[in-house]
Amino acid sequence: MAADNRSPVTVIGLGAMGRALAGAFLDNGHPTTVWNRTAGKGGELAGRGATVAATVTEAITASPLTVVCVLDHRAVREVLDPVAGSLVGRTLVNLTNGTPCQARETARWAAAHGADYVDGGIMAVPPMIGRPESLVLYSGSPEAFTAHEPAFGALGTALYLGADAGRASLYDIALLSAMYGMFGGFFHAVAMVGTEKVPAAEFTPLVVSWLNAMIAGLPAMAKAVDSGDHSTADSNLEMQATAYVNLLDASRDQGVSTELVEPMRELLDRGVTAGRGGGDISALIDLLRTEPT
Ligand code: FVH
Repeated sequence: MAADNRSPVTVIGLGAMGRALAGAFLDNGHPTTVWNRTAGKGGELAGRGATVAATVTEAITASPLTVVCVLDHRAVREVLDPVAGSLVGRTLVNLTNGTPCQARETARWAAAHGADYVDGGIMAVPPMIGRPESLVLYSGSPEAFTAHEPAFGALGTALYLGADAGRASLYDIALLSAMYGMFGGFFHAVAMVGTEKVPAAEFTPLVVSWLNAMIAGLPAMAKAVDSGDHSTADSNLEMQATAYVNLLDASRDQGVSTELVEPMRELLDRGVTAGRGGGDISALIDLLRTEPT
Protein backbone atom coordinates (compact mmCIF):
# COMPACT_ATOMS: atom_id res chain seq x y z
CA MET A 1 0.00 0.00 0.00
CA ALA A 2 1.33 3.47 -0.89
CA ALA A 3 2.65 5.36 2.11
CA ASP A 4 2.38 8.89 0.66
CA ASN A 5 -0.93 9.93 2.22
CA ARG A 6 -0.53 8.04 5.51
CA SER A 7 0.65 9.98 8.53
CA PRO A 8 3.93 9.01 10.19
CA VAL A 9 3.63 7.01 13.40
CA THR A 10 6.18 6.19 16.09
CA VAL A 11 5.94 3.06 18.22
CA ILE A 12 7.88 2.90 21.50
CA GLY A 13 8.24 -0.57 22.97
CA LEU A 14 8.87 -3.59 20.78
CA GLY A 15 7.66 -6.43 22.94
CA ALA A 16 5.19 -8.91 21.45
CA MET A 17 2.46 -6.25 21.34
CA GLY A 18 4.58 -3.30 20.23
CA ARG A 19 5.96 -5.31 17.31
CA ALA A 20 2.41 -6.27 16.27
CA LEU A 21 1.29 -2.61 16.46
CA ALA A 22 4.25 -1.39 14.42
CA GLY A 23 3.71 -4.19 11.89
CA ALA A 24 0.06 -3.18 11.47
CA PHE A 25 1.01 0.46 10.87
CA LEU A 26 3.55 -0.67 8.26
CA ASP A 27 0.99 -2.95 6.61
CA ASN A 28 -1.29 0.06 6.27
CA GLY A 29 1.35 2.23 4.67
CA HIS A 30 2.22 4.47 7.63
CA PRO A 31 5.83 5.61 7.69
CA THR A 32 6.78 3.96 10.98
CA THR A 33 9.59 4.75 13.37
CA VAL A 34 10.31 2.38 16.24
CA TRP A 35 12.36 2.40 19.41
CA ASN A 36 12.97 -0.20 22.09
CA ARG A 37 14.99 -0.11 25.31
CA THR A 38 16.93 -3.21 24.34
CA ALA A 39 18.41 -2.84 20.89
CA GLY A 40 17.91 -5.52 18.25
CA LYS A 41 14.15 -6.05 18.51
CA GLY A 42 13.41 -3.81 15.50
CA GLY A 43 15.31 -5.89 12.93
CA GLU A 44 12.35 -7.64 11.36
CA LEU A 45 10.35 -4.39 11.29
CA ALA A 46 13.28 -2.58 9.66
CA GLY A 47 13.23 -5.25 6.97
CA ARG A 48 9.60 -4.30 6.35
CA GLY A 49 10.40 -0.61 6.04
CA ALA A 50 10.42 0.73 9.61
CA THR A 51 13.01 3.26 10.73
CA VAL A 52 14.75 2.16 13.91
CA ALA A 53 15.50 5.28 15.97
CA ALA A 54 18.72 5.48 17.94
CA THR A 55 17.14 7.44 20.79
CA VAL A 56 13.68 8.01 22.27
CA THR A 57 13.85 11.70 21.32
CA GLU A 58 14.69 10.81 17.72
CA ALA A 59 11.72 8.42 17.70
CA ILE A 60 9.24 10.94 19.13
CA THR A 61 10.27 13.80 16.87
CA ALA A 62 9.92 11.62 13.77
CA SER A 63 6.09 11.63 13.95
CA PRO A 64 3.14 13.73 15.11
CA LEU A 65 1.80 10.58 16.80
CA THR A 66 3.70 8.39 19.25
CA VAL A 67 2.20 5.12 20.48
CA VAL A 68 3.81 3.72 23.60
CA CYS A 69 3.24 0.09 24.56
CA VAL A 70 5.64 -1.15 27.21
CA LEU A 71 5.33 -3.48 30.17
CA ASP A 72 3.68 -1.20 32.71
CA HIS A 73 3.09 2.34 33.93
CA ARG A 74 6.49 2.57 35.60
CA ALA A 75 8.20 1.68 32.31
CA VAL A 76 6.17 4.36 30.49
CA ARG A 77 7.42 7.01 32.87
CA GLU A 78 11.00 5.70 32.85
CA VAL A 79 11.08 6.00 29.08
CA LEU A 80 9.22 9.30 28.70
CA ASP A 81 10.13 11.41 31.75
CA PRO A 82 13.65 12.23 30.54
CA VAL A 83 12.39 13.31 27.07
CA ALA A 84 9.12 15.04 28.02
CA GLY A 85 10.16 18.23 26.20
CA SER A 86 10.13 16.49 22.83
CA LEU A 87 6.41 15.76 23.15
CA VAL A 88 5.34 19.43 22.89
CA GLY A 89 2.69 19.84 20.18
CA ARG A 90 2.51 16.09 19.53
CA THR A 91 0.05 13.36 20.44
CA LEU A 92 0.96 10.59 22.86
CA VAL A 93 -1.17 7.45 22.83
CA ASN A 94 -0.46 5.07 25.68
CA LEU A 95 -1.59 1.49 25.00
CA THR A 96 0.29 0.08 28.00
CA ASN A 97 -1.95 -1.80 30.43
CA GLY A 98 -2.59 0.27 33.55
CA THR A 99 -5.16 1.55 36.01
CA PRO A 100 -7.58 4.46 35.50
CA CYS A 101 -5.66 6.44 38.14
CA GLN A 102 -2.40 5.89 36.26
CA ALA A 103 -4.04 6.94 32.99
CA ARG A 104 -5.34 10.18 34.53
CA GLU A 105 -1.96 10.87 36.09
CA THR A 106 -0.23 10.39 32.72
CA ALA A 107 -2.83 12.65 31.07
CA ARG A 108 -1.99 15.41 33.57
CA TRP A 109 1.72 14.82 33.01
CA ALA A 110 1.31 15.00 29.21
CA ALA A 111 -0.78 18.19 29.45
CA ALA A 112 1.88 19.78 31.64
CA HIS A 113 4.39 19.08 28.85
CA GLY A 114 2.20 20.44 26.04
CA ALA A 115 1.19 17.09 24.55
CA ASP A 116 -2.25 15.81 23.60
CA TYR A 117 -2.95 12.54 25.39
CA VAL A 118 -5.06 9.52 24.60
CA ASP A 119 -5.01 6.42 26.77
CA GLY A 120 -6.01 3.02 25.47
CA GLY A 121 -6.73 -0.59 26.26
CA ILE A 122 -6.00 -3.36 23.80
CA MET A 123 -8.62 -6.11 23.87
CA ALA A 124 -6.65 -8.46 21.64
CA VAL A 125 -3.57 -10.64 21.58
CA PRO A 126 -0.72 -9.77 19.20
CA PRO A 127 -1.74 -12.06 16.28
CA MET A 128 -5.19 -10.38 16.22
CA ILE A 129 -3.79 -6.85 15.75
CA GLY A 130 -4.90 -5.33 12.45
CA ARG A 131 -7.98 -7.51 12.19
CA PRO A 132 -11.52 -6.18 12.84
CA GLU A 133 -11.92 -8.48 15.88
CA SER A 134 -9.02 -6.64 17.52
CA LEU A 135 -10.82 -4.08 19.68
CA VAL A 136 -8.82 -1.14 20.95
CA LEU A 137 -10.47 1.15 23.49
CA TYR A 138 -9.45 4.81 23.59
CA SER A 139 -10.24 7.76 25.84
CA GLY A 140 -8.74 11.18 26.37
CA SER A 141 -8.32 14.18 24.09
CA PRO A 142 -11.23 14.15 21.59
CA GLU A 143 -9.28 16.34 19.16
CA ALA A 144 -6.32 13.97 19.18
CA PHE A 145 -8.54 10.92 18.77
CA THR A 146 -10.34 12.44 15.79
CA ALA A 147 -7.11 13.62 14.17
CA HIS A 148 -5.50 10.18 14.39
CA GLU A 149 -8.54 7.95 14.00
CA PRO A 150 -7.46 6.81 10.50
CA ALA A 151 -4.16 5.56 11.93
CA PHE A 152 -5.96 3.79 14.81
CA GLY A 153 -7.99 1.95 12.17
CA ALA A 154 -4.80 0.10 11.18
CA LEU A 155 -4.83 -1.70 14.55
CA GLY A 156 -8.38 -3.05 14.37
CA THR A 157 -11.70 -1.67 15.59
CA ALA A 158 -11.26 1.63 17.45
CA LEU A 159 -13.81 2.48 20.15
CA TYR A 160 -13.62 5.97 21.65
CA LEU A 161 -15.04 6.23 25.18
CA GLY A 162 -14.85 9.94 25.86
CA ALA A 163 -12.61 12.67 27.20
CA ASP A 164 -11.78 11.09 30.58
CA ALA A 165 -8.38 9.47 30.01
CA GLY A 166 -9.16 6.88 32.69
CA ARG A 167 -12.26 5.47 31.02
CA ALA A 168 -10.53 3.19 28.49
CA SER A 169 -8.44 1.65 31.25
CA LEU A 170 -11.53 1.16 33.43
CA TYR A 171 -13.27 -0.76 30.62
CA ASP A 172 -10.07 -2.70 29.87
CA ILE A 173 -9.66 -3.81 33.48
CA ALA A 174 -13.37 -4.64 33.77
CA LEU A 175 -13.26 -6.79 30.63
CA LEU A 176 -10.11 -8.53 31.85
CA SER A 177 -11.89 -9.23 35.16
CA ALA A 178 -14.64 -11.02 33.25
CA MET A 179 -12.02 -12.96 31.29
CA TYR A 180 -10.05 -14.08 34.35
CA GLY A 181 -13.29 -15.10 36.09
CA MET A 182 -14.05 -17.30 33.10
CA PHE A 183 -10.50 -18.73 33.04
CA GLY A 184 -10.72 -19.50 36.76
CA GLY A 185 -14.00 -21.37 36.28
CA PHE A 186 -12.57 -23.26 33.33
CA PHE A 187 -9.42 -24.29 35.21
CA HIS A 188 -11.48 -25.55 38.13
CA ALA A 189 -13.85 -27.46 35.85
CA VAL A 190 -11.14 -29.29 33.91
CA ALA A 191 -9.21 -29.98 37.14
CA MET A 192 -12.35 -31.65 38.51
CA VAL A 193 -12.96 -33.99 35.57
CA GLY A 194 -9.21 -34.49 35.19
CA THR A 195 -9.16 -36.26 38.54
CA GLU A 196 -11.03 -39.08 36.80
CA LYS A 197 -8.84 -39.03 33.69
CA VAL A 198 -11.33 -37.16 31.51
CA PRO A 199 -9.18 -35.21 29.03
CA ALA A 200 -9.71 -31.46 29.05
CA ALA A 201 -10.11 -31.50 25.27
CA GLU A 202 -12.97 -34.00 25.56
CA PHE A 203 -14.78 -32.02 28.26
CA THR A 204 -14.24 -28.50 26.91
CA PRO A 205 -16.99 -28.54 24.24
CA LEU A 206 -19.49 -29.03 27.10
CA VAL A 207 -17.95 -26.10 28.99
CA VAL A 208 -18.20 -23.89 25.91
CA SER A 209 -21.81 -24.76 25.27
CA TRP A 210 -22.76 -24.33 28.96
CA LEU A 211 -21.00 -20.97 29.22
CA ASN A 212 -22.68 -19.80 26.02
CA ALA A 213 -26.07 -20.69 27.52
CA MET A 214 -25.21 -18.74 30.69
CA ILE A 215 -23.78 -15.80 28.74
CA ALA A 216 -27.18 -15.42 27.08
CA GLY A 217 -28.54 -14.47 30.50
CA LEU A 218 -26.08 -11.61 31.11
CA PRO A 219 -28.13 -8.81 29.45
CA ALA A 220 -31.10 -9.60 31.74
CA MET A 221 -28.74 -9.68 34.72
CA ALA A 222 -27.33 -6.32 33.66
CA LYS A 223 -30.86 -4.88 33.65
CA ALA A 224 -31.37 -6.15 37.19
CA VAL A 225 -28.06 -4.57 38.26
CA ASP A 226 -29.01 -1.21 36.72
CA SER A 227 -32.57 -1.17 38.04
CA GLY A 228 -31.86 -2.68 41.45
CA ASP A 229 -34.77 -5.07 40.89
CA HIS A 230 -33.31 -8.47 41.79
CA SER A 231 -36.58 -10.34 42.10
CA THR A 232 -36.70 -13.80 40.56
CA ALA A 233 -39.18 -16.64 40.25
CA ASP A 234 -36.52 -19.13 39.19
CA SER A 235 -33.07 -19.62 40.68
CA ASN A 236 -32.89 -17.69 43.90
CA LEU A 237 -29.70 -16.92 45.76
CA GLU A 238 -30.41 -19.09 48.81
CA MET A 239 -30.92 -22.15 46.61
CA GLN A 240 -27.63 -21.42 44.86
CA ALA A 241 -25.79 -20.89 48.17
CA THR A 242 -26.99 -24.32 49.33
CA ALA A 243 -25.98 -26.06 46.10
CA TYR A 244 -22.62 -24.28 46.09
CA VAL A 245 -21.56 -26.20 49.21
CA ASN A 246 -21.68 -29.36 47.06
CA LEU A 247 -19.25 -27.76 44.62
CA LEU A 248 -16.78 -27.20 47.44
CA ASP A 249 -17.31 -30.63 49.06
CA ALA A 250 -16.94 -32.41 45.71
CA SER A 251 -13.75 -30.48 44.97
CA ARG A 252 -12.21 -31.60 48.28
CA ASP A 253 -13.42 -35.17 47.74
CA GLN A 254 -11.75 -35.20 44.30
CA GLY A 255 -8.54 -33.64 45.57
CA VAL A 256 -8.95 -30.28 43.82
CA SER A 257 -7.99 -27.02 45.52
CA THR A 258 -10.95 -24.77 46.33
CA GLU A 259 -8.91 -21.56 46.13
CA LEU A 260 -10.55 -20.38 42.91
CA VAL A 261 -14.12 -21.09 43.99
CA GLU A 262 -14.09 -20.30 47.73
CA PRO A 263 -14.58 -16.51 47.29
CA MET A 264 -17.93 -17.03 45.59
CA ARG A 265 -19.13 -19.16 48.52
CA GLU A 266 -18.24 -16.36 50.91
CA LEU A 267 -20.15 -13.87 48.77
CA LEU A 268 -23.20 -16.14 48.45
CA ASP A 269 -23.24 -16.61 52.22
CA ARG A 270 -22.97 -12.87 52.77
CA GLY A 271 -25.90 -12.41 50.38
CA VAL A 272 -28.06 -14.80 52.37
CA THR A 273 -27.01 -13.21 55.67
CA ALA A 274 -27.88 -9.78 54.24
CA GLY A 275 -31.43 -10.97 53.56
CA ARG A 276 -31.02 -11.29 49.79
CA GLY A 277 -31.64 -15.06 49.72
CA GLY A 278 -35.01 -14.82 47.98
CA GLY A 279 -33.66 -12.67 45.15
CA ASP A 280 -31.60 -13.26 42.07
CA ILE A 281 -27.83 -13.87 42.26
CA SER A 282 -27.45 -10.46 40.57
CA ALA A 283 -28.06 -8.95 44.05
CA LEU A 284 -24.47 -9.91 44.93
CA ILE A 285 -23.21 -6.90 42.97
CA ASP A 286 -24.37 -4.64 45.80
CA LEU A 287 -22.09 -6.51 48.21
CA LEU A 288 -19.01 -5.99 46.03
CA ARG A 289 -19.10 -2.23 46.17
CA THR A 290 -16.69 -0.73 48.71
CA GLU A 291 -15.34 2.75 49.34
CA PRO A 292 -12.52 3.70 46.90
CA THR A 293 -9.09 3.56 48.54
N1 FVH B 1 0.69 -9.52 24.72
C1 FVH B 1 -0.60 -9.59 25.09
O1 FVH B 1 -1.27 -10.60 24.89
C2 FVH B 1 -1.30 -8.44 25.81
C3 FVH B 1 -2.57 -8.05 25.09
C4 FVH B 1 -3.27 -6.86 25.71
C5 FVH B 1 -2.30 -5.71 26.00
N2 FVH B 1 -1.15 -6.19 26.72
C6 FVH B 1 -0.32 -5.12 27.29
O2 FVH B 1 0.57 -4.56 26.31
C7 FVH B 1 1.75 -4.08 26.97
C8 FVH B 1 2.98 -4.68 26.29
O3 FVH B 1 2.86 -6.08 26.33
P1 FVH B 1 3.84 -7.02 25.50
O4 FVH B 1 3.10 -8.26 25.19
O5 FVH B 1 4.45 -6.28 24.39
O6 FVH B 1 4.94 -7.32 26.64
P2 FVH B 1 6.43 -7.87 26.46
O7 FVH B 1 6.54 -8.73 25.26
O8 FVH B 1 6.80 -8.45 27.78
O9 FVH B 1 7.29 -6.57 26.16
C9 FVH B 1 7.50 -5.59 27.16
C10 FVH B 1 8.06 -4.34 26.54
O10 FVH B 1 8.21 -3.34 27.56
C11 FVH B 1 9.57 -2.90 27.53
N3 FVH B 1 9.97 -2.50 28.87
C12 FVH B 1 9.79 -3.15 30.02
N4 FVH B 1 10.28 -2.44 31.05
C13 FVH B 1 10.81 -1.33 30.51
C14 FVH B 1 11.48 -0.19 31.07
N5 FVH B 1 11.68 -0.07 32.40
N6 FVH B 1 11.88 0.78 30.23
C15 FVH B 1 11.68 0.67 28.89
N7 FVH B 1 11.05 -0.37 28.30
C16 FVH B 1 10.64 -1.35 29.12
C17 FVH B 1 10.34 -4.09 27.03
O11 FVH B 1 11.61 -3.62 26.58
P3 FVH B 1 12.88 -4.60 26.54
O12 FVH B 1 12.77 -5.53 27.74
O13 FVH B 1 12.80 -5.35 25.25
O14 FVH B 1 14.04 -3.70 26.62
C18 FVH B 1 9.43 -4.56 25.90
O15 FVH B 1 9.57 -3.75 24.78
C19 FVH B 1 1.63 -4.51 28.44
O16 FVH B 1 1.20 -3.41 29.20
C20 FVH B 1 0.58 -5.60 28.40
O17 FVH B 1 -0.13 -5.75 29.62
C21 FVH B 1 -0.39 -7.23 26.01
